[in-house]
Amino acid sequence: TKRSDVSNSEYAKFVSQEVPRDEVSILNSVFSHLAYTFHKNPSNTEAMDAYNGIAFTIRDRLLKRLEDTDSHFISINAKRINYMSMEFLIGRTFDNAMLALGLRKEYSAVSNTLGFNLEDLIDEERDAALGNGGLGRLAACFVDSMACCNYNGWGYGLRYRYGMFQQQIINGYQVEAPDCWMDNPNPWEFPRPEISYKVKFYGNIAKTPSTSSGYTWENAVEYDVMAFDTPVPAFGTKNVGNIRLWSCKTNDLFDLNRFNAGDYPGATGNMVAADILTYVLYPNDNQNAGKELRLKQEYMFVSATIQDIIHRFKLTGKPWSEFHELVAIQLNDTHPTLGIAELQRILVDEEAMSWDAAWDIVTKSFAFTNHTILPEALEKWPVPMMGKILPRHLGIIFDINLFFLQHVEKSIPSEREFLSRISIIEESSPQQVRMAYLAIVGSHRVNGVAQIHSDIIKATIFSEFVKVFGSDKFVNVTNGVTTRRWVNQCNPGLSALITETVGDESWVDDYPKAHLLESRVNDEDFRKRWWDVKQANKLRLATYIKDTCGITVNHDALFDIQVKRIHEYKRQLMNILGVIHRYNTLKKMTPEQRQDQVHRVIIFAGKSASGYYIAKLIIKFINSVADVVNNDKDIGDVLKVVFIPDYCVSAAEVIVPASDISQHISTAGTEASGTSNMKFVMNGGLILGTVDGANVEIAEEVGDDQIFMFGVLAHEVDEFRFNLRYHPDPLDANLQAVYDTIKSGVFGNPDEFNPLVECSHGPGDNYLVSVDFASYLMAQDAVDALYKDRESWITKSILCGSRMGKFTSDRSITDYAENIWNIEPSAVDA
Ligand code: GL9
Repeated sequence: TKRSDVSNSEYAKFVSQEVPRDEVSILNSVFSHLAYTFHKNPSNTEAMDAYNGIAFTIRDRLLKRLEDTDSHFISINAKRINYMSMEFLIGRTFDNAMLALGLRKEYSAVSNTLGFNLEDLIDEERDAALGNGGLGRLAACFVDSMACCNYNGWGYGLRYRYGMFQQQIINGYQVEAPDCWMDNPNPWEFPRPEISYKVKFYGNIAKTPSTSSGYTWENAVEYDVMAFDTPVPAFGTKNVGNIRLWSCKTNDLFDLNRFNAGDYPGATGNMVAADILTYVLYPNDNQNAGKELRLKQEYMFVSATIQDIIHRFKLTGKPWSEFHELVAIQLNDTHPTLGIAELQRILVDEEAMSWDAAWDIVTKSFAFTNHTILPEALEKWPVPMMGKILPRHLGIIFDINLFFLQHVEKSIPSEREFLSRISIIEESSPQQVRMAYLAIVGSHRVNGVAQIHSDIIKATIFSEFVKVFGSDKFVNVTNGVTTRRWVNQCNPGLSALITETVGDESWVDDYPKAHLLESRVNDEDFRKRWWDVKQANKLRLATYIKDTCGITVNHDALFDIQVKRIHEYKRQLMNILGVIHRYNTLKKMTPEQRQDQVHRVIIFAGKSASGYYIAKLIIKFINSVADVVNNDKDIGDVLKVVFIPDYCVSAAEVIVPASDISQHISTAGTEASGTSNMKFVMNGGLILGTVDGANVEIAEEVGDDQIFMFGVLAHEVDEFRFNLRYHPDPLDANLQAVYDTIKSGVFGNPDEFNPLVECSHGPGDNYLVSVDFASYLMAQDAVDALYKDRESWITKSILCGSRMGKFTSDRSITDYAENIWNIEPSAVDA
């Protein structure tokens, strides 16, 4: 017998054992990690050590499941989804993992034995903030759902050394600090040095008739890129997902010759250049920075991922013609679109395939999700820049474009104008590569993220492509959120009520079952407990606000929340102008009248891109208004305004369950979907929103009576913009009064805030703040009126909470699986 046979059979015995789940065994495994991974014993174990010791035992369990899941899918030759995303906004993993494994109670007991409260240990974990906002969080929810629904799906992304910056508020201004999240050991990642690929930049293209394509890429600079795996715990199944993140290997770039010559900084120059590639996440939301380093990041990500996908495909031994039956590649926005050119390049240059055969494989494998129509967000790369960094890819993109335009010319007799509008290459100076167009041409499906958004992209930015490819290529998949994190984990009180109603925990991965809550809407006892859960969550948030901002708020007040990236189109400005109106109105009242008003706490949070001047000014403005309102003795508890610093996933988990009302008030047509709107409503909050994004479908599900909607409609926006420019209506009297208050100087130097006045009315009012202001205030009055009628409020809140079954990301993933990926689920143990 060979040594490997013995060890294989011993190994088979070893892995087939269940990892024990009793408290004593868990405690022992924690001791083992404390002693041998961290060199600690119970007497010198601090909270951070206890967290690490415990987390590493969970990591062991996840890695075992990851191994089992991988072997299972390999053994049945399952098709795999490769979800390519430059962003994964994961947040914390610890609590989520304990819940998924069904071991939270046991771990709670174990941490008590070690002398710690589990909740405190949970707070030791730093967020993995490898994303900006909705788009990155969506990717994290999707990997969770792929795993929970037993799909063979992996996320692919980049392992940034610095994630989303930490936001401090100093003197009312946003100040950015680096997010050094890797300073602590990370129990949730698993380095895979053996999985590494070479990625090339620069160089030149040589004509080499000896190769099949006739081209070779020479004199390139080469880097080694290595994988880090992050297992994704799944609830209610033994399947575990994976996010594979890439990072550059730098050690072998040390230049010994320079070192020996005494040039010490020069010796590490190449190491630094490689390291910088994954140094930092670009903190832009809905905005394209157009920087060379970003292009390199995108290519490095794409190249390593495509090579890895091909490597795994080759292990199956299947012919290339079956590639698309085993591989689906989803592009999360245009950021990974170079993957299309990269796969084509490898197939024609390295695998000696004909152009057409290669292109057939590419287009059958790729699909593309669009997340925005904002022009400033649509990615374009200058042709000279791409030609310098990726000469071969640029050539391939020009060829793709040539064949595409030839096809268009043949199929629809068209004018030059049409061809230039639809060309992947924009004829500007310099020329630009339109990444969204490349993504459409290279994919078999294109989807928007909410019905209204999918309709809009077909009618506007991609309408010419509908003419070329037909309507069926363009589909809708409405976004969703994972109920594991966004109900079960973040709202234990509500989750207990649902479990009691449903009879068991099956709703956590079968969320439509929450509709059973509706049967209890008239049950007095249930209604009281529903209300009490909300009050307890508000108390928890009030404590958080006290700790982070030093402001005392009364948790009996109506909590009115707008938390999201700060952006003009999301109209935090309209919200704060409305707050000033409320303040003015209260100031005019007698003390008795004032006390009679609904008390409100208006809560903002969100980060601005570092270079976005107006967004940063909005943050300062909110804080200046808050200062005045919160310190006004006349106002007292009737109105408080809070800006919570450093909004992130773990903060959202405290904020979301605590809303009475949340605001989703983008100018109609601008917010592709929104996903926090779904989270708030699942947690029994009502929403105040415009007819935009997923608000529309939420209203359809919960009923128009349950939602406060206002504002102009998407198809009216252009006309209003035109009118503001050329035939402005007289300014709304309330808005004028708000401007007068600002100009009086009560909130500080009015000159400083004048740009905000200018961009909220007249020709500068691109997002129609002045147009929607009056209807916004009316909707706010309706909110107050309803809150006074507590019983009606509770009824609406229960109806909302029970009718959100559609918005679980399990449904989104099933839609993708059925309509785009053509893939079936399969459970490890089934
Ligand atoms: C976004 C849209 O703006 C959101 O409306 C949408 O819900 C998410 C997910 O589909 O995508 N598009 C986009 O660029 N961002 C979004 O949140 N911004 C980032 O997070 C980078």
